[in-house]
Parts: sequence; structure tokens; C-alpha cells
Amino acid sequence: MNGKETQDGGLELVSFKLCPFVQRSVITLLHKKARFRITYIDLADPPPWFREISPLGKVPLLRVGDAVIFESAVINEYIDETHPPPLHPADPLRRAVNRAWIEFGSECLGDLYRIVTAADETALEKACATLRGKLERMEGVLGEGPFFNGEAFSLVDAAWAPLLMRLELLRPLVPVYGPEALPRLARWSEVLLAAPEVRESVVPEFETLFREHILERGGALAARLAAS
Ligand SMILES: N[C@@H](CCC(=O)N[C@@H](CS)C(=O)NCC(=O)O)C(=O)O
Repeated sequence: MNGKETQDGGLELVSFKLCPFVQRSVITLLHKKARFRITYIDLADPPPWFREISPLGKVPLLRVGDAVIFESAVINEYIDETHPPPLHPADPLRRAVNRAWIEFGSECLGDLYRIVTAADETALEKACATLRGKLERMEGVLGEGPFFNGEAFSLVDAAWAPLLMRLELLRPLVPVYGPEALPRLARWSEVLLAAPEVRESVVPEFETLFREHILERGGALAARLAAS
């Protein structure tokens, strides 16, 4: 093992400070207490080396030696498999169900993007209604908690925490769901947002950057933020 591997475990996560998909992997790495290095890039002006190694031009990337892994769900499974004990259930059916809800969470992040970028109030309300419908679905499959699978933290929890964090930040501007209507989701959100690996998974200036990002989009949400 060389000196670099000793310090960072041979893992480099290529990141963008606001990316919820990156955050999923940071949560998993922190939960596992894995050694890793994080490299931030500006997605608006990515460095040439990033263009060379990122097949889709997207973050996160996980560099493991000379190999490059992309797609947050794939990265998280690699981290999970190489840092026991596993966060995925042992039962193949339950594991597949977990993967399905991780994928569903990615679709919800797409809805969140449409909320942030909605050009006008009509588009904003439509995007909120679409996401609310999906969150109602999730409410229907959540159990007593505290986590998605019950007592044990899982990759589903890591995948959903970034969305739930952003929905809480947006609540004063756009209350996508009410805790009274979706109490299990609200409780899950509370548990996840209090977890150390979730709290520490974003940079200290995250809230400021998130607000700046909304304002830069110049859409209906930016107008609500400016007026608040
Ligand atoms: N399916 C991908 C989505 C990753 C993604 O969309 N990342 C965004 C930042 S949050 C990105 O890199 N966008 C750059 C682009 O699309 O050009 C994953 O789960 O990793």
C-alpha cells in the first residue's frame, strides 16, 4: 500500500457541492467510516481531465486506482460490497425491492430539479404535484421505521436523504408535502436529517449555495425566494 492509499483508502469521489447524487455516495462513505478523498469541480466549467474520464459528463465519479465508476447507485453498491457489513438486505427479493426504491428516489430528484427550474407558477405547481404523488407512494411503503427497512440503515436511506434535506430547506417557499398528510415520510425525514453521516455529507456553506443556485435559475422558485 502506498502513502496515498494509506490516507484516502485509494478512493477519490469527484463531486459538485450541490449535487444530491454525489451526496448519496458521501453519506454511504461516511456511514461506512471509509477513507476517501473528495475533489470538487465546477459543473458549469468542468476541467478537461473530468471530460476525459466521465462518460456522461456527470458527477459523482468514484476513482479507484485507474478505474472510474459512475452512477451513484453503482458507486454505492461498490462501496457497500468493499466495506462490510452490508447495507443491502441479504434476501435477494428484499434487495431488489430496495434497488427499485432507490431508482424511484432518482426519479423524485428529477421532479425536484423541475421544481427548482420551473419557469412560472403553473410549471412550479405542476412539478410539486408530480413529486407529491410520488411521495404519497413512498408513504404507502414506509413501515414503523426508523429507517426504510426498519431498524437497520440501508442504501435506500442514503439515497433518499439528499432529497428529504432539500425538501426541508424549501419548505418555507414551497411546502411539497405536509407532515400531517405524510407522517411516516416526515418521521423518516426527521431521523435521516439528524443522522451524523447525513449532516456531515454537505459542505458547511450548503444552504447559502443552494439559495444562490435557486436565484441563478431565475424561475418561479427564485421569485418566491426573492420575495420571502
Ligand atoms: N444518474 C446519475 C445522475 C447524476 C447527475 O445527474 N449529476 C448531475 C449533477 S447533480 C450532473 O453531473 N449533471 C451534469 C450534466 O448533466 O451535464 C447518478 O445517479 O449518478
